[in-house]
Amino acid sequence: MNNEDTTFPNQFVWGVATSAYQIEGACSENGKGMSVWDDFCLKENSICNGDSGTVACDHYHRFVDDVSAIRDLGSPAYRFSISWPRVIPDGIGDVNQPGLDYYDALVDELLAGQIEPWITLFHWDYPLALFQRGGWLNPESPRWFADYVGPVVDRLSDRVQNWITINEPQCFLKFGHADGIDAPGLTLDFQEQLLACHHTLLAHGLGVSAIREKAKKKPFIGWAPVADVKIPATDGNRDLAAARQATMSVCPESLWNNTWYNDPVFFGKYPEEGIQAYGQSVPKYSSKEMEIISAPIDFLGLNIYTGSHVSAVEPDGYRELTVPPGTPRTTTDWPVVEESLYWGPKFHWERYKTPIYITENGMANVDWIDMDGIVWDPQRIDYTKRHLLQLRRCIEEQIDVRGYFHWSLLDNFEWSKGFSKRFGLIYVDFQTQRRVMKQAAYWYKDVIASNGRSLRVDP
Ligand code: BGP
Repeated sequence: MNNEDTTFPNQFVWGVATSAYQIEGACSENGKGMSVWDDFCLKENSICNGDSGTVACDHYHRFVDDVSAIRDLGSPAYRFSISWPRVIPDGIGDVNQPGLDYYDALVDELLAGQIEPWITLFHWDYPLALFQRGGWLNPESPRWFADYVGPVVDRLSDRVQNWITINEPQCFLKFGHADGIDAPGLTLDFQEQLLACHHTLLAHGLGVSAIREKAKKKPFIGWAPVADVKIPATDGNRDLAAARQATMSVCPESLWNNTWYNDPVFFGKYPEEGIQAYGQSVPKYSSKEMEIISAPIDFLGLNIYTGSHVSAVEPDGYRELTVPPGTPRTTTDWPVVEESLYWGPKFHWERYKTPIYITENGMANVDWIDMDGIVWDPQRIDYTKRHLLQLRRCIEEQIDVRGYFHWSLLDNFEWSKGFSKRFGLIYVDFQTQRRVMKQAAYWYKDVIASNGRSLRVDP
């Protein structure tokens, strides 16, 4: 790797990311309806330590201060999500004006601070009322989503250009609809999982059309799946081919892959390997539906936290390697595999030829306020540095990577892990809501200000 020049292109977008349920709190204020997460948190033993997002970071009331922290960070972009039931309490029907007013004020505050808003329209907090009507299994569900997107875009698109339809469909479908460990806690059979997935893809497609229809400013539209990244075990061509094949593969009875989601969106068809692997479980669909799903989009957001190594197996297979003992791991137990930020974008760029933004990358660390008042988080600095240097390799190879959003701005409600995992650049004391910039925040500020030059590793 060339560590001499670590600067990123001038137009490269640096940002930080959050999602509504994880930070907002105010879960029943000003007319907000319940989401499946509000409901799931009430169930005994669903969330670590019995935590919930009822208050979370109280960002709903503190957004002005939090925006000013983003400004202090020097971050030119902020990715946040809109809570569907805050805007439409029952999921469909009447719009809750105070809900929209809130996002309107947030957008104004960001723009006043010269921070570009990047809005995610769905980051898992599905309206409970719609879940009670069948949720993602209901054939009406794609339309419900588009009908929610319309008023949001209508209200905000005179100022907002960047839209992300859906965050990590793989996660909310697998963890929430197959494994039952995330809201809404379902353990559907595989056929139903694929149906919920198909409706999610249709919702994305109808959402894209709704954005284009309502947008006042020319929209820039993408979506943000997880990228499950496989890395070649050696420099050899056979391992490289094996890693590419593994990254784009589909295994039977598992929703965890890349192509079942991205191929329909970018090619208008499910991958042949998936159709074979899933067999009878694949839902019936029409060519019209595939046309809806593949409504053209402008970018591919990738959420990448880790990866795994594979090597080739004769004659044309691959094998995933076990993680060597002692490999560094984050406190969510993910191995630190920084090459994922090179191989993930590379393989996705080769296949989809669509501009890529890293919409999430970051780590949970053991952070607390030291006796000296400072939050020392050297692992987060090292993790991010390693990953950004790998991303820089993509730039050298003309892979069209255009932005990086660090997950997350704030320590927040980490889904079923509650507040036990800290992902923020800013430490949050959940008793007092006091915020403290961690050392990684100051470090990231320098990276942004120098457009990556400060990443340079001196020999
Ligand atoms: C992503 C979610 C984020 C955040 C993050 C944490 O899957 O989009 O909302 O929770 O995960 O990372 P990890 O997957 O390492 O727990």
